[in-house]
Amino acid sequence: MKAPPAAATSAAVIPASVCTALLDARHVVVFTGAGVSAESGIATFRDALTGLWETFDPEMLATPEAFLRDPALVWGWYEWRRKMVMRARPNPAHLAIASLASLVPRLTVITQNVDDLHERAGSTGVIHLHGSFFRPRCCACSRPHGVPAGEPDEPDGGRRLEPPRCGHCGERIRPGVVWFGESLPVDAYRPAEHAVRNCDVMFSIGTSAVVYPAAGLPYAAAECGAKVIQVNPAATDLDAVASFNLRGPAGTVMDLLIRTIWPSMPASR
Ligand code: BJW
Ligand code: ZN
Repeated sequence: MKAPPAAATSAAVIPASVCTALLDARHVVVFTGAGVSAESGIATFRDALTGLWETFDPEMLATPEAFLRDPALVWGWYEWRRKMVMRARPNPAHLAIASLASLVPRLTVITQNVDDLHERAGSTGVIHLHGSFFRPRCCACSRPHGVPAGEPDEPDGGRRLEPPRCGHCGERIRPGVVWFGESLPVDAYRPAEHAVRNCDVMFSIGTSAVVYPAAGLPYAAAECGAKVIQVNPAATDLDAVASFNLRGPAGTVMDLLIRTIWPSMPASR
């Protein structure tokens, strides 16, 4: 018989069963979404009022058709967002996740985010399911292209900015992210799925879990017997399958979790 959904815990205290699950785990997967970077000042997509999709139309900016229609509009918008990330700093959630690597036998970090805040916090081998702001490539021959030098100086919301051209074939360079309707990179999705199907504990942190196939990963982990620990201030569809729902901002919850289980760890603030 299927266990009833776990009650949500307001994460002022980390439940003892969460601590036990982590201390017993041999392989922990951390799966993150835009909410993990929210406390660094990076906008999420779907939060009411502050989410990017409240102001910007994904059909006009985050599809291959949008880039074909108006490459300068799309390139300028992504350069503005890259600037915001370059000005941001990793927050206590990124730092707590990075510190987990030395506390559990094996850790795999899988992110839907296209920022580099996990890496800047010290995480290594991060799997980027939806690509990266920092890996632009040719839209025709797919050869990688360096990011324009220096910090972009784009106004809020971006502006039309002609993308650079490929040094090999002369076609336009596109942002190195995964847009709606595009497949996820196999060299990211395959190892992610493998890790998820072979872990004992999977965190799902700061994601609305609505964009597939990434959103299916915590369900796959639960199906394979892993304990899923969700960290989010809001409810999501994943509440029903998560073993633990820790309600609160990722920075507060993850920092508290590390200090509760491993009290000798220095605070990450
Ligand atoms: C906090 C917090 C704090 C706030 N602490 N938490 C109909 C049904 C099912 C599927 C589809 C469908 N129609 C189309 C599809 C497929 C589509 C899809 O899933 N769409 C759904 C939206 C319906 N998927 C795709 O197209 C994918 N590809 C694909 O399926 O390929 C196969 C295929 C090929 C050909 C044809 C058709 C299919 C590709 C998806 C690519 C997603 N790309 C984006 C943009 C990336 C580049 C960019 O940054 O611009 O990826 S969209 C955007 O959503 C971004 C994110 O990675 C992704 C997920 O968002 P995320 O991270 O969950 O953010 P939010 O904002 O949704 O949630 C934030 C959460 O944080 C909230 O829960 C808050 O509460 C929480 N939070 N503060 C902790 N302090
Ligand atoms: Zn090219």
